[in-house]
Amino acid sequence: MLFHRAQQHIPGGVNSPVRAFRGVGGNPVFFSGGDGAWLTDADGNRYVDYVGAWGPLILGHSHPAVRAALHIQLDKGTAFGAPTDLEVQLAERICLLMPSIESVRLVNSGTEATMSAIRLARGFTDREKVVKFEGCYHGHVDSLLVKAGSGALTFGTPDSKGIPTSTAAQTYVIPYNDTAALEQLFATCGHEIAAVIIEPVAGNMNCVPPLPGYLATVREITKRYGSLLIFDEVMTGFRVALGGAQQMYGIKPDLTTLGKVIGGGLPVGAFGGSKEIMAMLAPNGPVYQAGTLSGNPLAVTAGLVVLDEISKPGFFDSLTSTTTSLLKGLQSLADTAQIPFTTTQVGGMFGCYFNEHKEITTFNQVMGSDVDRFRKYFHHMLGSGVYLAPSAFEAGFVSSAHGPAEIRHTLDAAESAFDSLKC
Ligand code: KE4
Repeated sequence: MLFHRAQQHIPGGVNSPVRAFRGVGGNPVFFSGGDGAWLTDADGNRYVDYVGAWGPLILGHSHPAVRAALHIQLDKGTAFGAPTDLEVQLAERICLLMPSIESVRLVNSGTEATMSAIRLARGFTDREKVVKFEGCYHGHVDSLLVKAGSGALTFGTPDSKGIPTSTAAQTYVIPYNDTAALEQLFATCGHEIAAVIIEPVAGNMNCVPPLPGYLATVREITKRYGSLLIFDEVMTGFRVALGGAQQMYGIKPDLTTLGKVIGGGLPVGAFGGSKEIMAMLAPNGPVYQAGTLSGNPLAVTAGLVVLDEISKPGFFDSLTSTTTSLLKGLQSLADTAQIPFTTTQVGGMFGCYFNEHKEITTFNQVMGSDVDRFRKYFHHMLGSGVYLAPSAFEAGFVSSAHGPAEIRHTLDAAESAFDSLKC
């Protein structure tokens, strides 16, 4: 079978670990196609998709306008290793939609975006320390694959083999949604800190929104100490609102990293900020960064079409409303089955927890979720034709292709799943 063959020549049979179903057990589903809100697996089974390739497919699979534009671009070529008008258009559009970005560099993944943003922040500030938050994920960058040291004020330790302890020691890891921890850290060593990188909505420990005022405090503290604030909007950018989380929460970060939605499912990333900071980048400045396929015409073409579509009036109202109707339905069914269940939502992204807490705001609360119950729920939903993220600690995504029929299908599956989970 496919997974057995895959494991012969691909580590773990997958090209990204989270796809391996290690968090839920069983073998990963191999997909052959997608249309709208639906995925089709290699055996022809269909599923309503709430992963959306981990966020990029905000329009759903195989959107007609994206396909048409890619077909036209394909006939012109796939890559030139030289500037094109397409990437100028995308840069202009990103700067228009996210005014904190005056200048932006396109790359090929979210990891490249965050790695480059960290290097740029260090080059701009001439400082070395960075701060991240427990439960936040920013791609597999050496300096960000770091877990909290023994105490919040101690240096981080590697969260993966192969990362020098000296590298991890440059990173502090503190709790999310905890202003006291941030204040205390900066009081101790704020003037050494080049940047704080944060997911404005934490989408890699399931989905944890910021507490009211939290992001404003992070902004104030970083400004007070001359550290840069990096909003990692790889997931939230153009997902929670047209202007991203920075528009939703009214915060102006110094740098923003992007990905996912702006590639429409093709490989892309971006990082940007003020002209002053971005002027430090090669070829103008001393901070080097490069990429063979950066600004790739196919990825940029898809991204431009997606941004056109999501800019249409009412897009986010509709996406948010569909997401809300899904979550209200799930909550009602779980309550009827008397199963401890909590949801979180920000625009078109959401979290579902088998958890006693009615409000989830911290990493520790997330880690108290009933993972075993999630595993059973996941497989029951999969068997009923609903594809959720194969991990209790990932966010879910709705697309504009999800409509009443998909929500109905999902809730019917969930009713049966909750019934099977009753104590
Ligand atoms: P990529 O390098 O995977 O394109 O982006 C890294 C990244 C950076 N920042 C944030 C906030 C992200 O969510 C990600 C990647 N997200 C995960 C899903 N939780 C990608 C899925 C995967 O690793 O396969």
